[in-house]
Amino acid sequence: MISKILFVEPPKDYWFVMGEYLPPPTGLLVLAAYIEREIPDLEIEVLDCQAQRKDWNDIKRYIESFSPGIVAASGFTCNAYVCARVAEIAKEVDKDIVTVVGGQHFSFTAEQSLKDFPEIDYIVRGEGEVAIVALIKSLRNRKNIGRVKGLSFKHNRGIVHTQPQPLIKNLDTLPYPAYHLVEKNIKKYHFTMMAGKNTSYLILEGSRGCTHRCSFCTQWKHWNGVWRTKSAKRIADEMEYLHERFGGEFLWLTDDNFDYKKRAKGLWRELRPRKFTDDITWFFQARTDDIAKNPDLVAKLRDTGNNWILMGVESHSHKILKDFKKNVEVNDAFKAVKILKDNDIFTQSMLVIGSRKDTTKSIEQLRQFSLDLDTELAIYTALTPYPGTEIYEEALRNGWIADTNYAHYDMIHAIMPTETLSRIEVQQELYRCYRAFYGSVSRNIAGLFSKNELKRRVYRHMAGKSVLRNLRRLI
Ligand code: B12
Ligand code: SF4
Repeated sequence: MISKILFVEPPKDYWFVMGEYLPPPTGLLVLAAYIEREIPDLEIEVLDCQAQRKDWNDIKRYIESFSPGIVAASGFTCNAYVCARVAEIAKEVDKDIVTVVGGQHFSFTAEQSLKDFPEIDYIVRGEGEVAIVALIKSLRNRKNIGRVKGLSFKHNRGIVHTQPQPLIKNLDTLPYPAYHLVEKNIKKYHFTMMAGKNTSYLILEGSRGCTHRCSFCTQWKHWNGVWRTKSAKRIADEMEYLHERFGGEFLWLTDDNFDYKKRAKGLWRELRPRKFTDDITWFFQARTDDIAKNPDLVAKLRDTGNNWILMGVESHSHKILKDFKKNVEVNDAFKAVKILKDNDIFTQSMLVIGSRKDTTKSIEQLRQFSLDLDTELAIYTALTPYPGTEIYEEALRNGWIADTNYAHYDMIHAIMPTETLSRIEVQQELYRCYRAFYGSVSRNIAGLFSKNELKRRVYRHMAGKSVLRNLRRLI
């Protein structure tokens, strides 16, 4: 009978445009916590190769000595190959080890991934908790695995996709992520640029999914277009737990779309009496229209330690925003930046180049727009056709995908040409965007000598990180 499961966070490249960081493997810890509760006699270990500086040989040795019945991994599209490599190593050690992967990329590419990677036994599609527990129980009881919902696997030379797994109704019923399983690494998790090298960085989920329908995004599709949030009390309790039990100081809320109206007041009410502000800062991602419509709520959350917000600004062009189905006005971005700056919240914008109609001129306009917008940090990305998105389907149909190496699907490699620009030209334009922003002497001086300590740190850190040199190498 299977008595042990090993979760592996494989060695992977970090996203150099955000400087140097080491994130905890939250997705795996969320799953591990659920399994721990539901199958208490199963021994669980998490091997975090990033934190423990383990290479591929070390993974092999670890699997040999721990001898798990199941090896599991998770990855974004750009990490798909390294996840498959984990499964491959597990099979090299013992072909009877059951290998399981999940997450957004594998959910959308289940059929193809099972064909491409024979070393993967099972793909868990969509929400992972209930499905992996059911899978483990079925494997243990040798019962009909075809009845487990949310699974894809090979069977009789074909591939079976079982019924989708229904979503958990109330996220408050989930246990806290199993950070105790990586306790020896806890002090190592950090995000230098955002919080400093010695500040403990932990991640928690506030909600899953999104009510919007952006054409370049996998997030809403992965969670069936449904948005579920934890209660304000639960989020605050979890923050307190991460702080008191594990010393978390910089907390990243995974929410992609915050929704101030529905949640900010409740969260403020919960967080304020706990007086975290001196000990904790926290971050999330928000839409520009959400910020623009809720200045009073933005101020309230600032009061509880929310000192950095990443905004999906995407474009200067109404037409492109419409094509992206982003459903925001260009002017929302200006309003949002003003509100955040008035509240001393660090402003980060995400911008996208390389959509089909983009030209040298339109990208130049985007560059100028981003400089006018004047967020403290701007991250430019190349439109990436992530499997599962509407953009991917369209690009595939029309033969626009010029690079099929998933390792490059990190938004920094240009994957597609536009109508007038080759893929390489899009890559060059991306470099020019960063050069315009980071290469500006006046911006750098203002940043390095800013009165705002956070801004000084970001600019100091980025100055030493050779982002421009790394980007140039991609051309
Ligand atoms: C925090 C975060 C980061 C952190 C680091 C996270 C980490 N630990 O590595 C940082 C900032 C470093 C980061 C970087 C990047 N990220 Co990021 N990130 C996120 C974010 C906000 C939260 C991830 C998370 O912890 N979620 C909570 C967990 C519980 O959810 P989950 O992983 O989906 O897991 C559930 C299921 O999917 C499933 N499951 C997942 N894995 C497995 C495995 C098994 C075995 C099983 C059974 C089930 C299962 O079960 C889980 C519980 O139900 C997500 C968006 C989001 N809200 O999820 C984006 C997201 C994952 N990132 C994304 C991207 C594109 C990137 C970057 C490429 C660029 C960028 N713009 O940020 C880089 C890549 C870095 C790299 N080289 O690895 C995309 C991925 C799209 C895709 N299809 O690949 C996402 C979805 C954002 C988006 N809206 O598009 N990211
Ligand atoms: S980009 Fe943001 S707002 Fe749009 S669907 Fe994705 S998570 Fe929602």
